Amino acid sequence: MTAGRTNKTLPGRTTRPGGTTRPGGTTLPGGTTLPGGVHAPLTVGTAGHIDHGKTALVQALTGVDTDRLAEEKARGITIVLGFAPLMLPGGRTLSLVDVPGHERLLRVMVAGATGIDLFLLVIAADDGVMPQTLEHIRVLDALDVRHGVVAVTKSDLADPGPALAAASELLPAAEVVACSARTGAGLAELAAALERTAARTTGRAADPRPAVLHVDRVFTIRGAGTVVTGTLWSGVIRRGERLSVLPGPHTARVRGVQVHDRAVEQAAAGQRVAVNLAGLERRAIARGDVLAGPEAPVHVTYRLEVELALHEGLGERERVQLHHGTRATPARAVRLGEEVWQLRTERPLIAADGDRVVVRRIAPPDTLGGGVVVKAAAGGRRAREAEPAPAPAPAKPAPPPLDAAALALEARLRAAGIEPPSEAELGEDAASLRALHAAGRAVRIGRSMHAHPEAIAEVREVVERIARAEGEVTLARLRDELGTSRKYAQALLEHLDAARVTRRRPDDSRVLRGPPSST
Ligand SMILES: Nc1nc2c(ncn2[C@@H]2O[C@H](COP(=O)(O)OP(=O)(O)OP(=O)(O)O)[C@@H](O)[C@H]2O)c(=O)[nH]1
Ligand SMILES: [Mg+2]
Repeated sequence: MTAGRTNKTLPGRTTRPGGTTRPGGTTLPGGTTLPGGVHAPLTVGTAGHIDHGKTALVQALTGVDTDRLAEEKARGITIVLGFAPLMLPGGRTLSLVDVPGHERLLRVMVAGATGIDLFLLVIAADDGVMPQTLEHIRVLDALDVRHGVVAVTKSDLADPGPALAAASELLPAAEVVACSARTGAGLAELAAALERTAARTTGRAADPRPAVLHVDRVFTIRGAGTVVTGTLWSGVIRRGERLSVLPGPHTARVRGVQVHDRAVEQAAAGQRVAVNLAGLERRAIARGDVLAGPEAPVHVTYRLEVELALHEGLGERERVQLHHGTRATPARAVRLGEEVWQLRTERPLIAADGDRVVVRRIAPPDTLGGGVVVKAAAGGRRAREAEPAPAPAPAKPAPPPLDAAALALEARLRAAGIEPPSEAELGEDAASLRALHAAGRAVRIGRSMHAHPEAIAEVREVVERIARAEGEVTLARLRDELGTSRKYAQALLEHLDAARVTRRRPDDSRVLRGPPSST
């Protein structure tokens, strides 16, 4: 059960219905004809190692500088997803998503790559294939993104020959083009290669399923209200219709739909879409949530049955990081068969059968592979419908400079998750605790344990969910829910008491304390 070759076909891949490109307009299920084109809409996503020139190439191809944040400008790296329309010489327009290459922003990369139809893998001629080149290829493989083009850029700086050869070996099916964002050399060839590849790629527009959009951004526009964006995975979103907001329990009316800043009556699968939602507060929806049309076969679930192709084995009940849609959550992987696993997630996912997932090792972080969901609601007592939507996640702060030892300690705390080590257990690594606490990347639990803040946020979500559903949280209930020991469940609950998230009652059970406080 190994995927030795990175472009190995995963088991159980879903095939999309074909035949969406025909002269005179693309006809969608129900007889609707797509506006403005003879081609099915497609979204292309960049991929590749940090600093290899993805954003520069996007700008050279589209005229749009997608690194808009001051922090992105100051640091010279991409931090959040960027979007631009890509007009090809033959007249076809693709949606383009630019992703970050930083290894610590892989979660953002997966959120951007999810739902794309083809890739634009960027390799710098002067640097060649690097770790995130390979990791991004594994992500694309896991997401079943088969079509794409490799750009060996910065060919003004070095002979592109070796990188071209390496790329052809890694992705034999892809066209490989040498180019330079700086001089413009090769850009016309690159656009032509993208056009040829797009012509061979079947879009999702003919997928008969109802609308499903995994939200990657939420913002408010004065006078308009809440707007969310995402790549439409399936179906059509029309102005005026009512959609479910999952995990719910909200619904909202579509006040307006835009595709690349242009108002449209409806958007089709394969497009980058901005949806203005009437009657929905900004706080009621967050990145990672899903907009779904009536009867979309999506489940809010803590248990997924998945067929995985991994290039490294997993231990029994190993804790992994699971990426699906625009969400990520730690999960325990329990083997059910040769390639079939049950993934028990710590946070809910909103999934449908046939969706793709990416599985990462927690420490040291690496993409192990991925696969296809064979049962989105695999039962178990934690599977529930319509959980209340979590509060919007704050923007990811810039990682402050920490030395290698501190970063190693952080990785160790992150890997330990809800079972934080004590100072004694950390041994020599404990020397970096002070720096990590100062950077807000470690939290003291009880007298001597140290946890990663992400783990505490996860526990807090679990506690809040149980308390909302059941009125209270007991130590035994939390222990079972987290699949951990009494020692850790108790320490974590006491931490939440101290942080005034929970209040301890005389019988030792906990209730929520009203307005959210910071942990
Ligand atoms: N000489 C030369 N420099 C380039 C070229 N493309 C990009 N650069 C430079 O390489 C650096 C990195 O480029 P970016 O486009 O930000 O790289 P990136 O892949 O988007 O980086 P991340 O998004 O952080 O992963 C910048 O200083 C660019 O000006 C090129 O074709 N030739
Ligand atoms: Mg970039």
